[in-house]
Amino acid sequence: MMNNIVFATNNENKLREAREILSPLGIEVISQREAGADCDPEENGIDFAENALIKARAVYEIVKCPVIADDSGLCVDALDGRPGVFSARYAPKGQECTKLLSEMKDIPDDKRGAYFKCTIAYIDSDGYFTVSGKCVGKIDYEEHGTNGFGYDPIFIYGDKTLAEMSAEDKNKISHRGNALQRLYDELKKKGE
Ligand code: ITT
Repeated sequence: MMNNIVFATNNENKLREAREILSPLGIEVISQREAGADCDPEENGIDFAENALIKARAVYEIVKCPVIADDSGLCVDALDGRPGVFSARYAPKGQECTKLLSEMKDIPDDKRGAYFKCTIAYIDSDGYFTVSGKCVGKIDYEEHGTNGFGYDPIFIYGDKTLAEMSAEDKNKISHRGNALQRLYDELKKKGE
């Protein structure tokens, strides 16, 4: 099984979580910056898988070694799945929680369901595949906790927000954690 993968992302938090999950499994995650692939392609796909593939392909063209990319977002039931693939562009960085809380202010408890989705695209010289993971929870009424990033302070899983969990606990149940576990299983099968 291969031991080095380039992660096509400019998001330091995704990179950290992928390392926390994959390095104990013996896979070293190299950032696209470390690999010398400076790119930020337009994410104009219609879903998470298309966008993940766009990012993975752009870096694969440069590095020509195994690459992963992660496209993810928060899908809110009461907003018909928004912000979804537009999660990164929904509000200026650091204001996403405030904006979503205000959109959700009149939504009652039983209609606050939401899920995070993460799709990871993997490419090497044999071709590509995608794997996905989900994390189902609900939207809080205010921010709680300071760990994590993005929408973590307003996403409740069980009795805590993701920002109130340790990195280790978040990784066990998160959309990214689930998708990376599936990636690992596929790579193991491929290497057998
Ligand atoms: P790259 O495209 O460079 O990987 P990005 O941040 O632009 O980085 P996306 O286009 O996939 O990535 O946008 C995902 C957004 O969804 C991200 O910016 C967060 O706002 C949100 N998001 C994804 N995973 C999250 C998580 O685990 N916790 C909180 N917010 C998350």
